[in-house]
Amino acid sequence: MAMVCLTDFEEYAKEHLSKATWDYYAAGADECCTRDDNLLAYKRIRLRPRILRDVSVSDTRTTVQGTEISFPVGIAPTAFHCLAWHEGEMATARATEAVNTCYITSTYSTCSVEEIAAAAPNGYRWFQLYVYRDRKLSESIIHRVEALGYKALVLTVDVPYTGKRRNDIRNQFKLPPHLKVKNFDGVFQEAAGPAGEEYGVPANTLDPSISWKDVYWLQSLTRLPIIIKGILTKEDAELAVEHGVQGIIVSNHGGRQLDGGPATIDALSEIVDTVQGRIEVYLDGGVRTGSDVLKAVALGAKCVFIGRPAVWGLAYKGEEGLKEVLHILNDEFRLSMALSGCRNVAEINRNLIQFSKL
Ligand code: HOC
Repeated sequence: MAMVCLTDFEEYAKEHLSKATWDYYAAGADECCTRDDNLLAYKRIRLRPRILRDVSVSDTRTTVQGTEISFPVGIAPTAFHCLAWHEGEMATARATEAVNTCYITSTYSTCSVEEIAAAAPNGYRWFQLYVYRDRKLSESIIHRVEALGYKALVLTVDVPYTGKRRNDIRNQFKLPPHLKVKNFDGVFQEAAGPAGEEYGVPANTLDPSISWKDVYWLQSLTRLPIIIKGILTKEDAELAVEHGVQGIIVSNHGGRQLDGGPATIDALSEIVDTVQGRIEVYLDGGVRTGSDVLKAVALGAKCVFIGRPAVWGLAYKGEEGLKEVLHILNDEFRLSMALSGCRNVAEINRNLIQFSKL
């Protein structure tokens, strides 16, 4: 089957993954309004293409945190890649290394951070960090990823508790016994105590009491850049800058946490306007085409990250499948750039967006 666009991979994954695994990745919280709006919001935005600008040569490269990547699309942290492909996150790491983009490794990976680093020693990776009730657990993983050459910590702040995902409850979804959250093999059980399990992982390990002061705590532990993932308002964007972090990912966790929050592309502008270039702003949620990437970059995202489409690529053909997803998105992005008169990423700006239709 020839794969033409990202939804081809979605259909393949839906057909070939077990129902429980498919439902887990597809899940949104409650009525899935925010999950669905992440995609629909792009369809409401129109572009203002420029013409006759000699687009015979185009360059999609950009930088994030000072590092060059091949185009402004990286991989968002999603959990449990071994559910989609037997080599799990090692395949993800190899694909992203080959394509030269940024891979944010999930805390809840089914390969350890050491295995992932060994699989793609030259890959550019950030690590998604949750803060645990047992702070020693957070500290130890920070030291491990620093030693392994991960280049930033992505502090995920929108999961004080896991959102209510109806199908996961109906399916009693949990990680099968042959798979583990490899980073904390054995340690998690002790940390959690008798609180039971969520997704086959000890429940109540995440600390719902985290607050802005914990950013200072993190800064005292690491010299890595800290990027906060899960900001949706200008107020929190300003606080992030005031607390000295190096980046923001505008994210609603793929609509899996608070249902009723904004689509990320709709939240982006107020955050970009507030930050005014003091730190980099990224986005995840709902990106499915090259023109979605173009719209997000035009509205001020330095880079976007894809979550579910990466998992669909893995489900299709592991490393090769994810490479194909990224190549298709890169081709579409390049074409959208050319058709709107942009020769390089620096030429993409808000003039491309037709605001009256927003
Ligand atoms: C037991 C904690 O990113 C998801 C994950 C976060 C799950 C936390 C699970 O499924 O959205």
